[in-house]
Amino acid sequence: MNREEALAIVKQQLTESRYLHTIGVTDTAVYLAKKYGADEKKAELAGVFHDYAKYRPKDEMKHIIKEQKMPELLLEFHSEMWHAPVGAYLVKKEVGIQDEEILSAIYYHTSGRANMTLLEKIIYVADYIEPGRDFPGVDEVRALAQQDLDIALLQAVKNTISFLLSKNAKIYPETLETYNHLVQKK
Ligand code: DGI
Ligand code: FE
Ligand code: FE
Repeated sequence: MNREEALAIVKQQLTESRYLHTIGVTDTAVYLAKKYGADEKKAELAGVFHDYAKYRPKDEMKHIIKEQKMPELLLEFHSEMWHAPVGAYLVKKEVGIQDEEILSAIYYHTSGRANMTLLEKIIYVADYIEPGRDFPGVDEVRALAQQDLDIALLQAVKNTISFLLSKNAKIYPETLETYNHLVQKK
């Protein structure tokens, strides 16, 4: 599947602004793949489809999490956490993408996890720094992404956790594991 075919499929699932975000993530992911030696085609498809399930009804996502035996713990956390694993499932089922590296980059793009693959890191960071993003600290992560992908990822995770703390939001264990794993490596 080429870029244009993939974008035409995802466009139907998204709002206009989310579609523009998706193009930004895709271009950034391809750039980071070139820079850090990942598969550019996989980075492109993972970028295009990372938010595929973003606008699925909560009931449908909840049903898929239960039916597909995904961690039920997800249901105790904010529904923003659901579109990533549900997206990986739907991209396989509805779009026909079988590549496990692409699917896991979609699955973990919101929480991260310990021991992330290169493609998972690229999608997480690309999602955070794409040109349309404008939140405190994003320029610092953009600069770090030019130097060291792990340090950029750690800073993005730290910013996300700080943001969640400031809102008194619950933090999903895999989000904390992403932080713990990276901070130990440094
Ligand atoms: O889908 P996007 O908006 O492009 O970005 P995303 O998938 O990275 O994140 C969606 C939201 O999920 C974002 O507002 C932060 C939030 N989030 C990330 N980790 C956690 C979390 N929310 C909770 N409650 N707990 C987490 O661990
Ligand atoms: Fe997302
Ligand atoms: Fe996104």
